[in-house]
Amino acid sequence: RSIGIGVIGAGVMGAEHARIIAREVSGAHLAAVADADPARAEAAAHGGRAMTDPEALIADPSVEAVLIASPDATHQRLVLAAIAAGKPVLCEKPLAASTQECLEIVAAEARAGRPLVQTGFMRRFDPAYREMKAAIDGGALGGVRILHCQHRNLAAPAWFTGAMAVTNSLVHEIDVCRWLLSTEYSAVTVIPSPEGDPALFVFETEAGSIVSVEVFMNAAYGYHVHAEAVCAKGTVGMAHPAPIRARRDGAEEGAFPENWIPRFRDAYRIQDQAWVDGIGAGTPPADGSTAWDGLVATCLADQIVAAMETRRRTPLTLPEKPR
Ligand code: ISE
Repeated sequence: RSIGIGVIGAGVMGAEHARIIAREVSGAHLAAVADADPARAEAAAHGGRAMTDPEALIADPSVEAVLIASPDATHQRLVLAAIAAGKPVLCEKPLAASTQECLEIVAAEARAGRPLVQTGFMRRFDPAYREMKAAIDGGALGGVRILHCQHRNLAAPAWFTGAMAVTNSLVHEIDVCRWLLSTEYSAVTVIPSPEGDPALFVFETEAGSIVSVEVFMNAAYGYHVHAEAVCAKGTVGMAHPAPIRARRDGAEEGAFPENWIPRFRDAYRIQDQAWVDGIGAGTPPADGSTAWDGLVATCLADQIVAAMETRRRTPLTLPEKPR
């Protein structure tokens, strides 16, 4: 059987998800794409239906599951509409704009009585992160003392504000590092460079590991995400992301992409396939980011933005997890 997927939003990520569903995922087909701009919806639809109204897409009988990649501010309303329609939904990060909005999603999903929501933290499906997790969980390296992360973008878009380095970029490390280390954060200290960008975020965790994250929005040389775990008996870290190296004139080169799409191409495809497989099987993928995980990322991002202003070590807290 083939599951009909509707994609909402045909910007950079929506068009990429639509392409993945249409061309690279088995067990599903692209039923419809909705975007406020009809030409953009049409261009991303790969022969599926192009629509302008996201609510009509959610209600459409040919759409059995919904992938949301519209602007961040619209996520919560659309996720709630998909839950109300009883349709599984994969929502790009962030899940919603505030902890309160995320709590409403978690409560609506609980009322529906089955897991319907997956948050699009795709790094959990990235082969490099997965191999690192397997190495750490394998135990031969001993406990993780420090997890060093670098999150570098070529250049911040014009509309990027200071807080977005946290709410739009650092959220990925917030999610993937607590997954990688199977722990929660207990405190954060933020140390911005004199220019503000890059900034260093140092987390303490309940497991005792330290997580350091450099977020550099204007790194100038390319898009580069890197992680290395320093453990009691050795280290495990990512290799250079380029698949090939060139050597000439006494030097070796490996290219960096312009943005995250080439770097995380496999992660997006594997995530979308796992989501589709989970719908078919009636159980969401074991490692997928849930509605609760989406809440944790948004809730901590808000606290970290506040900590950025005080520059003091700040304890991090989470609301009670509903059971
Ligand atoms: C962007 O929105 C993403 O989600 C990328 O994965 C991240 O690396 C980038 O910094 C964000 O702006």
